[in-house]
Amino acid sequence: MHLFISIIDVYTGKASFQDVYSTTNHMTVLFTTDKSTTRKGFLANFTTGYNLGKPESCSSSDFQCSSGECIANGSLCDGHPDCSDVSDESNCVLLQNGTQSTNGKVQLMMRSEWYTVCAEYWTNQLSEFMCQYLGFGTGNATLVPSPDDGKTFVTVRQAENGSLVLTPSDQCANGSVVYLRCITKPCGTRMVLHKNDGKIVGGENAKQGAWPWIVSLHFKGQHVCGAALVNNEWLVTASHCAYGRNVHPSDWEAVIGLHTQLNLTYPQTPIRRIDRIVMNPQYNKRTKDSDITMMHLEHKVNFTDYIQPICLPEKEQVFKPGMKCLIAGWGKVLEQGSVANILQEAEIPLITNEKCQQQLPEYNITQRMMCAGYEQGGVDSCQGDSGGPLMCQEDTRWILAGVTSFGYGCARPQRPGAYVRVTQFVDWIHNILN
Ligand SMILES: [Ca+2]
Repeated sequence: MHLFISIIDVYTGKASFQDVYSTTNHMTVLFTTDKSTTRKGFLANFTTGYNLGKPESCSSSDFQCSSGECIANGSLCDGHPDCSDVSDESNCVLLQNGTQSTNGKVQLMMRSEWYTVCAEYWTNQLSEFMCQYLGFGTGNATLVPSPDDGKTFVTVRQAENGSLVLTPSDQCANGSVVYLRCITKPCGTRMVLHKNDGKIVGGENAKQGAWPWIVSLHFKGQHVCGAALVNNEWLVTASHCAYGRNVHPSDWEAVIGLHTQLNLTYPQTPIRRIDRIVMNPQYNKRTKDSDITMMHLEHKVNFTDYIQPICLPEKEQVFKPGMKCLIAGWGKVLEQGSVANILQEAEIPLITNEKCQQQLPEYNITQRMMCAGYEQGGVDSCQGDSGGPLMCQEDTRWILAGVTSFGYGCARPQRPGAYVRVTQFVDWIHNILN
C-alpha cells in the first residue's frame, strides 16, 4: 500500500505561527525537540470544521480563482484580469499534439471551451505573442490542414489597438490551422570559454564562470546547500535543505555567480535574499522521496557571463544509464573532510534505478529518483553539495537532470549518490514559474 503524505508546513523556533489547515479529513502533527532540558514544551490548539481555511466554493456557473474569488465563467480567458491573481487569464493557450511542450496546434480557451486556431489572418507577431504568453522566446508558425473532426475553430486577428479579436467559426476558411513552434529562452549555455581540462569528492576546481547557474545557498550566513538558477528569479534546490528552515525565508541568501567562498564580494557575485520557499508537498523526510524545493529571489538578477539559467528537461526526456553527467558544489571534498572554498566539479555516470536499489538497500529508490556514481567509488557529491544540480549535456546545452539529494557516506565503492529525477517534477516547476 502506498501512503501519500503531503507536508503542509514545517515550523521551528519559539515564535507563534499562523493557522495551518489540512484539506483532507486527516492531519498528522509531529513534535520533535532537540533539547533534553525541562522547558515549557509545545502548545497547539486544534479545531475541526467543514472547509476550514478554504474559500467558500463558487456556484456552478462561476469559475473559482486560485486566490479564492468567484468570477463569472464568461470572464475566463477574455483578456481582462478578473481574479486578483489573474488565474482567470493564465491557462488560455495550449499547444496540442506536438512532439514537445514547445510545439503543437494552437488551442485557445474561450467560454470554458477549447478552440483550434485557423491559419487565416495569422501573423508573425501573433506567433511571437503566443510563444511569449507560454513562457518561451520567439516562435515560427506553419500552416497545416485542419482535421475535420468536429472541432470548433476560431480566427484570431490583431486589432489596430493591439488587442486580439477572436471570431469562432465551424471551419477554417482556407482549410488550414496554425502549428506553432516556439523556441525556448536561452538556457544552459556556458558563456566563458573553457579549455577541455577539466564539496565534490574526487573532483577538481571548476574554472571561474564554468557553471553560471550554480548558486551557493547561505543560511544565516553559512553555506549549507547548492541550488540551480532556472530563470532570473527562481532557484531549484533540495527540500531537506529547507526543511525546518522555511519559516523565515529571509534567513536565506542566494550567492549567485560565485566561484570561491573566500570572496563573496566580486562584482559578478550578486547576493539576493530569498522571499518565498515552496517545498514540494509530496516531500517525505523519512523516505527522502520528492526532495525538491523552489526558492524565489527577492530581487531578480541580470544575466551576465557568470550568471545564466540552466535548462529544465522536457517531461519525456530520457537520461540513459551510462551517460556521463556533471555535478558541482562547495560541499565536503572528503567524507570526513572540510568544505571546499573553490567550486568543485566532477563527471559521473548515470546508473539504472535497479542497480541503485541493489547498492542502496537502506532506501526505497523510487521513479522520482535517479542515481549516479562509479562502481569503484571515488567520485561523489557530499555534505554541502545537497540541492546542487546534476547536469547533463544535450547538444550544446546543459540540462538540470537531477538535484543532489542523498547517499550513503560519500564516494564509497558501490554506493552511488541519489538525485531527484527532475523530469518527474517539470509540471510542478512550470506551474510555479508561470
Ligand atoms: Ca478575465
